[in-house]
Amino acid sequence: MKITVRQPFVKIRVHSWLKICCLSALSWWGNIVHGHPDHDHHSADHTGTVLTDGAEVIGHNGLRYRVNREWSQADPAVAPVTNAHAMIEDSEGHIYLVTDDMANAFIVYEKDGTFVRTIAHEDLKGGHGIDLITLDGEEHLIHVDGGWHQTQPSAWEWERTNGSVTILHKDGTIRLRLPSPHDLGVFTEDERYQPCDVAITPDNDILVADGYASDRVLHFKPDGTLVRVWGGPNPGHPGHLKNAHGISIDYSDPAQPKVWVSSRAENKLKAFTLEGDWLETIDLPGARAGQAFFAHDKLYTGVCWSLENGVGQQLPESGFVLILDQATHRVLSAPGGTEPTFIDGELQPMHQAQPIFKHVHDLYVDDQGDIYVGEWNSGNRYPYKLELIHE
Ligand SMILES: [Ca+2]
Repeated sequence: MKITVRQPFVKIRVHSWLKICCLSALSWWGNIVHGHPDHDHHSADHTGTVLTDGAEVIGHNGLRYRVNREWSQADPAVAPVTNAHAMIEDSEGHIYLVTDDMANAFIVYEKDGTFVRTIAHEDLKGGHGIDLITLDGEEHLIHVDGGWHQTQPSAWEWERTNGSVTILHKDGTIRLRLPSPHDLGVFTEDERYQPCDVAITPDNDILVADGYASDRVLHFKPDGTLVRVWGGPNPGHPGHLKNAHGISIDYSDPAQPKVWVSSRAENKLKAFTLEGDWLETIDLPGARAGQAFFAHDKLYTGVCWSLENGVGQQLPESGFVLILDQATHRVLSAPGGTEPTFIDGELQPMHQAQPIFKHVHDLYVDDQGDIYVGEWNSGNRYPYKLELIHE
C-alpha cells in the first residue's frame, strides 16, 4: 500500500515549557503545564516509606513497590528520550519504549534495563502509542504518531500536524501505514487526526483512538481496510469521550471482550463493545488516567495529572499510578498517590502524595507484576521501574 505522509495544515511552534501535552489536551481544560527540566533522579523530598536498605516504597494494601529510578541503562548521548511515552514487551522478552525524540522512535531494552538498540526511521515521528501485532506468523510493532513532531533534537519544540499509525517489522522497516481518515474521506480536511493509542481485537484488527483530535475510534483491518468509526464527543451520552488517550481490551470474559477507552479529561475510563456501544464507566475522581492495562487480575493505569486535593485545579508534576481490581474495579493501590479511601462505598478524590512522578503517561506490567512507568514532560527521564514487594 502506498505510504502517504500528510502535510501539516496547522503549525505551532512551542518554545517554552508553557506548553501542552499531551499537548493539545490542555485546550480541553484550559490549564497550563509549568514544567522545568529536572535531571536529578534523586531529589531529597520523597515522603514514601524508606526501607532499611534505603529503597523508597510506594503503594498500598499489599501492592507496594520499590522505586527503581536507575532501571534504564540507556546513554542519553546514544538513545535520547524527550517523552518516555509508552512501553510493551515482545515475545522475546525485550521491552520497547516508544519516544517522540526525533533521534529515535523506539529504544529497545533487556528486561533488566540493559540497552539493546534504537529504532529510527525518517517516517516515524511523534511516537506516542505502541502495540504488537502478529501478521503472517511474524510479530510486528505498531507505532502511533500523535501528531506532535519535535523540531530540534531533545528540545521542547514541536510542530503540530496530523499523526498516523504504522505497522513495522522489528528491524525497523515499515510494512504498512494505515490510511488516514482524510485519505478515506471519513474526515474533512479541516478536521485533525492525532491518534494516541491502539488496541488489537480478537480478530486481529486494530482499533485506533484519535485522542488528541476527534475522540473517535477507528476500526481497521490490518491491511488498512476501515471497518467502522465510533465514539467521539457525544455530550450528554454516558459514552461521551474527551481526550481518548488510551485504548485496550479486557479479555477476562471471553463471551464479551470489553474495549476500554480513557476519557482522560473527565477522570474516567469507559467500556464499549467491539462495535462501539457504551457498556460502563469507571470514575476516578481527581485522576487524569490514561490507558487501562490488564494483568494479574488487575487494571493498571497511569495518572498524568492529579487535581489539588483531588477536587481543585489540575496541578503540574502531579502524576501517580493506580491499580484496580479487574473484576470489581475497586481501587486497591495508588503508588505515589494518596491511599484509596471510600465513604459509603464511594471512592474519594485522589491526588499525588509523594513527588516520585511528574506526569505518568503510560505503563507496562510484566509477568512478575513489576511496573515500568513512562512519563511525559519529566526532564528527559527514562522510565522508572516499580518492583513489586512480595509481602
Ligand atoms: Ca493500547
